[in-house]
Amino acid sequence: MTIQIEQAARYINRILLQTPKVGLILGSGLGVLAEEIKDPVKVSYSDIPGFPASTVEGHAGQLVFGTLEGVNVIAMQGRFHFYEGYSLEKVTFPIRVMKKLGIEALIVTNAAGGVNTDLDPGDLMLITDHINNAGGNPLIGPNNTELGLRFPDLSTAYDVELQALAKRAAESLDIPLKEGVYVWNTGPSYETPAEVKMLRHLGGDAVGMSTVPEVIIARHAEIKVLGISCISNMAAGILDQPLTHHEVIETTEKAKDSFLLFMKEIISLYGQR
Ligand code: R1P
Repeated sequence: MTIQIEQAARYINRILLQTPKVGLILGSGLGVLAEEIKDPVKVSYSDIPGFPASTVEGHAGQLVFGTLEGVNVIAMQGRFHFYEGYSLEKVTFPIRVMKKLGIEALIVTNAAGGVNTDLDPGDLMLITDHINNAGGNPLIGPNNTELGLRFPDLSTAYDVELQALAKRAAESLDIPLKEGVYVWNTGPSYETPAEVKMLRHLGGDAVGMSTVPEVIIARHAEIKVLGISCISNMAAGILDQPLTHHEVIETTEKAKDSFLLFMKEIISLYGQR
């Protein structure tokens, strides 16, 4: 594994001119942020040794390097999901590569279904904690102590200072920012109404099919994490309508302007720290 990480990082480093500070994972329909990156250098996943391929609509499948608000960033324009058939180790491989490239913070974004009825489609939700409802863990297997601890602490998986910074960014832009707990299910089927009811009882506010494995690996690697969900629809059984990925992409498209402003403000504040 370490050899593969090094090979991928070496390949990317040959192209990069500077060390990225912040890593970005852009969820379904949220890849537009990568288009705002100044002086972009794009590398297709298919060219990077050891990288899987993106197979989901709304996930472009490339890394984009450059600056956002003067901060060196590396964005994953598209992520990998367990349901695509990749092992959790493969799904989270890019996080370990980004760590090797030098990132100190990771902003993880996703499109998620609203479980809490106080949420509305189009809302931006600060992830304060998560529930691993899928059962799998990307750290299962022998632990490589060069990469992190056998038993990483997740009591503050989502960095408190970064959360405060995101709240400041939302306040200064007058964007109503919701807060909540993200639940990870494997997918690819959406939840049933009974499951959504159960998740609400368990303390979940939004549900999706990503993010948690990435956050576990980032924390294992001691990367600070900020998580933002875009509520793309209400989860099953809340509204009297079926769920589609088309709707997910459509809502993220509508939320695009506030998402872009918000993310850029967060990065700008991060750069001023
Ligand atoms: C379902 O519509 C897809 O949207 C979300 C779900 O996890 C699933 O992949 O995508 P992201 O989590 O990648 O944003």
